Amino acid sequence: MNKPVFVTRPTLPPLEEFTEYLRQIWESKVLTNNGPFHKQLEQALVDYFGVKHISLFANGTLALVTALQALRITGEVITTPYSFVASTHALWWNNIMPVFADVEPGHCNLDPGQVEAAITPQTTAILPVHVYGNPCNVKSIQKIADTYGLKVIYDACHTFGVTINNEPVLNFGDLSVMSFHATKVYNTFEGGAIISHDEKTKRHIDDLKNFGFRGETTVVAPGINAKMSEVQAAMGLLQLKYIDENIEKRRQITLRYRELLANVHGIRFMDDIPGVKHCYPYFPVFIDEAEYGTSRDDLYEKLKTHNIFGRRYFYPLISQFPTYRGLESALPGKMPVVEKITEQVICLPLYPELSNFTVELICSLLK
Ligand code: T4K
Repeated sequence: MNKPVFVTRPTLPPLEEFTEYLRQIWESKVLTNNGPFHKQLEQALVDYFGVKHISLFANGTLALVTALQALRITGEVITTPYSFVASTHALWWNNIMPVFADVEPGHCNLDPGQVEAAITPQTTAILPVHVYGNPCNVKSIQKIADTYGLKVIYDACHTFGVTINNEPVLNFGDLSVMSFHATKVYNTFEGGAIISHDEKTKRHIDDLKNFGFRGETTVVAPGINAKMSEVQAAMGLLQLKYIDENIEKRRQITLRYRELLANVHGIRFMDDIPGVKHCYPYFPVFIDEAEYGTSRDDLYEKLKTHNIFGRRYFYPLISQFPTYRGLESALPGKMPVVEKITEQVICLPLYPELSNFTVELICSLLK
């Protein structure tokens, strides 16, 4: 390829449409602190997702940190090592001990059986991630949470508009956290959100993201500044106009990849889950070196020589980073399924503007 092809490219609306929003911001001089676009975007996303409440954030990481604060989570939290590092960092920023558990081999989400086995008297919550936008086993996780009296906070940073049998995936668990980062299916440059199910929790979260202020003169909690700005919210409103079209383009590209890679020995990919409406954020493939004849890392390097920049999401595991590898639950051999997956995965380029030609070229290189 003449130009580099990255794992993703942000989708941007027509610039002229965005400048119209900017003009309004310039006129109103309201830049942040729950301004008109912020309010409009919260309502628009509540309607789009079919959820009760949403609180917008500056990014997904601050939303995760705040979600844990909002539910006053302490002690130990069971989570997945197969995620972006922010999901575990959010625990650490709250002085919570992360306890890693293995994933199920099919969709790489937390294995409920392994979650149950990791519970101790100190466990207060589970923090699963809907990896690649594929819903976790939400029913089994809720059953465990109910049995042991645990909270569930979903990292839903990879999901956008995902439903299970028409039920929004965001309605499961106590809270769900989203990211609207530039690399996500829907972006507000940087951005994030917490989905909550009742008015009181929503209000508490809104206090926490605004220094803990309730009204002008009262601080009810040691909050942080995690507010989304008006420019981000305006971008969000505009992006919403194009989101269905963009997800459809992602679906078409995913189908093409699946078709072209269907009979390649040693390459596995994920199929849609029956009853699930997907958002197609990534196209991960898993390389079985013995069958494929080349290692994942050799393939990754080879693609780079052709100007194709796949990414190894998620390698290394969070539990393998120097920061966390000393933890008891992180010790090598403890999570055999995910330790294998992390050595096999490579995410191929996937974004709405990716051409058919490039997809075909990538697949012919893989073949
Ligand atoms: N939980 C999960 C499960 C997450 O995946 C994430 C974020 C979070 C929590 C935290 O949410 P945020 O606080 O980020 O809202 C990227 C993103 O920075 C990160 O948001 C994302 N997960 C993670 C999976 O990927 P990098 O370091 O791989 O991104 P980077 O900068 O290398 O970008 C990848 C490619 O995207 C580039 O090669 C080119 C393209 N790109 C990227 C940016 C930023 C663009 O074309 N334009 C851009 O502006 O982490």
